[in-house]
Amino acid sequence: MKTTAIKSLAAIALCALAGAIPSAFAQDASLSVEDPWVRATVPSQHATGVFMRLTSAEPGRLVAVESQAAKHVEIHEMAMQDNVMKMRQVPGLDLPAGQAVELKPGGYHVMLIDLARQIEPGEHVALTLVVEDAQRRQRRVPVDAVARPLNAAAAPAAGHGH
Ligand SMILES: [Cu+2]
Repeated sequence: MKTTAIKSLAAIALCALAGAIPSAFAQDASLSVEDPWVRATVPSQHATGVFMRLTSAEPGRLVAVESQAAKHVEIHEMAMQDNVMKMRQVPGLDLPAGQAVELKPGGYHVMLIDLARQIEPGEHVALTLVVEDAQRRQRRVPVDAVARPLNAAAAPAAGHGH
C-alpha cells in the first residue's frame, strides 16, 4: 500500500499571502509616529540612537524594536545616576492613550548596537516597532527613519564655556 504526502498546499498558500501583504508604507491606524530620525555615524562608530514621537490612540506599550541595520536593537532611557547621565536598557515603554511620548536625545531612545555599516546623513533606516495593546496583543508598525548629522539636536555643550 502506498502513502502519499501532500505538503505543498500549505507552501503555496503562504506564497499567495506574501504577495498580498500591503507595502511597508501602510500606516497603523492607532499609533502615530512623528518625525522619526536616526543620528548618523562615523565609520568607526558601532552604535547610534533613533528618535521619534509616538502617540497611541489606545493604551499600549512599545515592547521591542527590530531593524536590519544593527545586530541588536534596544529601548533605552537616559537617567541621572550618581550625578552622571547614564543610559540603560528598559523592557518597554508605556504609551498612554492620546499622550505623546518623546524619544529624544537625553531621554528615551532606540539604540542600534553593532551596526551593519555606517549610517550617513540623508540615508533611510527601516525599523519595525512591536507594540502591545491592553490585551497584550502585538502588532508591528513599520517606521522609516531619516539619518541626520551627528551633531543634530545635541546637548548644548557649546554653552558650557568656562
Ligand atoms: Cu542608548
